[in-house]
Amino acid sequence: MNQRASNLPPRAQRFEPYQVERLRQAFPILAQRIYGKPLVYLDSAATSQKPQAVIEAMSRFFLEENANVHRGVHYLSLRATEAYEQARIKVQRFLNAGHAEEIVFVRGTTEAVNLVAQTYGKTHVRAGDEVLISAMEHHSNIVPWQMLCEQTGARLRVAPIDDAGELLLDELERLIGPKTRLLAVTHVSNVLGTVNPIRRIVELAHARGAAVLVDGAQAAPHLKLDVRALGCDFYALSGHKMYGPTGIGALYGRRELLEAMPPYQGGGDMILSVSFDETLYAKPPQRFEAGTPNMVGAIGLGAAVDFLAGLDAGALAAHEQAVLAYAQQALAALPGLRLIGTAADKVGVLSFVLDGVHPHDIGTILDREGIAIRTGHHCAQPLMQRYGLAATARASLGCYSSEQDIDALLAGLVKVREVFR
Ligand code: C6P
Repeated sequence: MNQRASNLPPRAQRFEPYQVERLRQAFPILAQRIYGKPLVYLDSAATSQKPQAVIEAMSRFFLEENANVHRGVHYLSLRATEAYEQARIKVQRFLNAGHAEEIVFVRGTTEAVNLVAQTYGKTHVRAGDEVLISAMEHHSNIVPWQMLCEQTGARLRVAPIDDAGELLLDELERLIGPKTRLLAVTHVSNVLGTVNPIRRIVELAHARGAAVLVDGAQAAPHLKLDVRALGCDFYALSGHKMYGPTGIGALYGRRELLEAMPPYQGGGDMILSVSFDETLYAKPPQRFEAGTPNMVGAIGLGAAVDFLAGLDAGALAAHEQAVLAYAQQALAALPGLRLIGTAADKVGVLSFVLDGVHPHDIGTILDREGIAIRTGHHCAQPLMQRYGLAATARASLGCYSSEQDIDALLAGLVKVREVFR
């Protein structure tokens, strides 16, 4: 694969030092008014907004480069293939993976987890074995393992968390036994914002011979990632949560593991040769990318990675932490409001409940103020049950979120309180 491209965006796209107002101008959608009020977008954990650079890269692909990849000898097909493989290299660098071949393009985190469950899982997990997850997993990192356990006769085990929303590492360690084949854990919780100590978890799992899959859906937009430093075997992410498009994501898998894994789906582009008697499969990553891939999605994801590389990571983290601290303090001071998820190490995800008000009512009243938050179980029903709740309201931050957004949220919540007094 061609290693020439730099993952640094052009100088003009960089936002250093961190200037949130200037950065917001890169996101055209944020300039909108909703019901006559300025849009306050606090639902980035569900999906992030897209910068102009991502939108332009995708339309440029359709305007100038579109053709099927890996198939044609003509100019456009070669150009599309080059752009698609450059996007893979950008994701490789974003994750600090050792090889571009370790990056498989998938539809998103959900598909990445299902792929590992049905390939690595099917070949390594047997009746009586165990798969370990945590109590704070998204359904995408629960249901594929339940399906695998049903298919193989293995047992799903769950590491508990404390009331603040931190993993109980001693309990987790105790649960990793000789039968544990795989540990699947989220890097960042989509409900609590908790950042899990992945490196330590990997050490514990590897010491007992278990492989580790990390769900990075919520970590990718917030943390500087380094799969080699984390030491994990698989890492999954979704483009749409990290300022890229929907329908594209990436699975990182250690080369030796991917090479030994059977295909996930059969079809075009994943083979070396086909006859009615025998099919020989291509090497990774092509082995796991059957059919015409989401080419424009990959280009958009590559542009999103460029966009993130153009931000000063330290300044972004400091900005997000400052807005988070401001929000936590302000929300906690509202009478009757309880924050769910108060881990010491967390990103800008603020789940809360308000005495006597259903979260859906909070979301509906805030919506009329132009404020977008998510309400419900956030695809983490077992976690809701852990807290004895059916639903929460959740405000989540992106790189464009500011203290003004939090001020608007607080004013909106005061209105909610007035309605339900
Ligand atoms: N969470 C949320 O509002 P997909 O849908 O495949 O892009 O990502 C699934 C997923 C997996 N893991 C975590 C930790 C997630 O947060 C998500 C998606 C969104 O919280 C939509 S349910």
